[in-house]
Amino acid sequence: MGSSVRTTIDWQKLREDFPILNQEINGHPLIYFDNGATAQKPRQVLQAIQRYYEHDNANVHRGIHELSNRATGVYESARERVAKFINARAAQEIIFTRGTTESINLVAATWALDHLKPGDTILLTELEHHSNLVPWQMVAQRTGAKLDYIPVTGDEGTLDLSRLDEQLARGVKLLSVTHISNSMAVVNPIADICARARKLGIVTVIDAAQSAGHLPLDVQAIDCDFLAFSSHKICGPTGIGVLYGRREMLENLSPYQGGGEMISKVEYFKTTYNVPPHRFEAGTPHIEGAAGLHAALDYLDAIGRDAIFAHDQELAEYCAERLREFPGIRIFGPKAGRAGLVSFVLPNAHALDVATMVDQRGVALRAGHHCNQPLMAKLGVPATLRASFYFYNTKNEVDRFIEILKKVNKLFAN
Ligand code: C6P
Repeated sequence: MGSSVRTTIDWQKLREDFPILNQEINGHPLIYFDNGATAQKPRQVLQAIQRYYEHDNANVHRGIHELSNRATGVYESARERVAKFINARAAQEIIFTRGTTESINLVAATWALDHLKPGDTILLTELEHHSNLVPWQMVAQRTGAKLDYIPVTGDEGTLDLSRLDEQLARGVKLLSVTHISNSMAVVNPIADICARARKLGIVTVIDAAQSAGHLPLDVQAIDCDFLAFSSHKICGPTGIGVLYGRREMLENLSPYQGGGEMISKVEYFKTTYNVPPHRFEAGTPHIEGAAGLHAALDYLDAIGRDAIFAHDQELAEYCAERLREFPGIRIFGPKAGRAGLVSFVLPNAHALDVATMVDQRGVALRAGHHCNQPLMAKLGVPATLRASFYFYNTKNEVDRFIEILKKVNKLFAN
């Protein structure tokens, strides 16, 4: 993205849409650098949820009254908006779930349990978040399938893809890969990985929790079978997320949970199921969540995801560069092309202590294993500190954070 696009956006002004950012924490202006965990919500999203409750609240798909029709409209138009957001072929390819975790579990509980058998392999990467690891361990236990991992090269966090074709050819039936690592800031070449898997008829799942809302996503260009993300990480409300499924996959997929909405006809001893996506959405859905998510996607696209990604990357590169001023610091992530976050370890201070102390000065950081325990074990660290950025963060905040971190770090050096 050219810098001309970035400079036409008044990033500072966008902050005014986020009431939460304008506050002090422990007597200091809030610096919110925990966007990888969850993003803040602009007024436009809060208003969409309030508008829904003030004007349209009813249950969906059931009633013939006006409010129910409106609520159904709110819910289904959000589905269409999501399809457009990720360039799905049709709204029917969008399933609403509780979030990335449930989306991945849905594929595990349906496609994987139906299709995998002893001798098959599930291929993951060593970067995966527990949400894209534990469900597959559970599937492996139940089906007798094996797990294999694409290795990570080291502190840079990039994948070693040199033996990928060889690995794929060893009985792999399903490949599930994160798009952006939540602790290593690596952007994986998912279109290339999916193309190599597709040649062998392997089903592909993409964990887009850290990428949706941060860069443009095109499921047709990626050519994956499934893709998962959460609303709360991209300025939408919590409790709702998305599973994209290629239409041919969804048509042949068993139901996930049983209940209302997902049926076509129920008899005492037999049920026929609804068509996708409703087959996978049992019970009353998160309607106000869909209203809020719709508003969030409109908000992000009004800024432009190319511009958001360039802005996040610029902040992350700048932060990594400033962190190099700390002697002995260990910074994780690729040398170039880092996504919008930086994980690091200071030589004399435990990550959790540092996070607690910077919080006393208004800085929200994440410290811990980031739900990447196997990766942390491989890297030989119990925990890292992580600063993760979004478009409403500024360079000035990075500078203030570095000054605060220097003061805190000095306390540990003595
Ligand atoms: N990572 C983080 O601070 P849910 O909780 O379902 O919305 O998202 C799970 C998830 C899946 N994959 C990746 C790559 C993720 O980063 C996350 C959530 C948060 O990094 C919480 S651990």
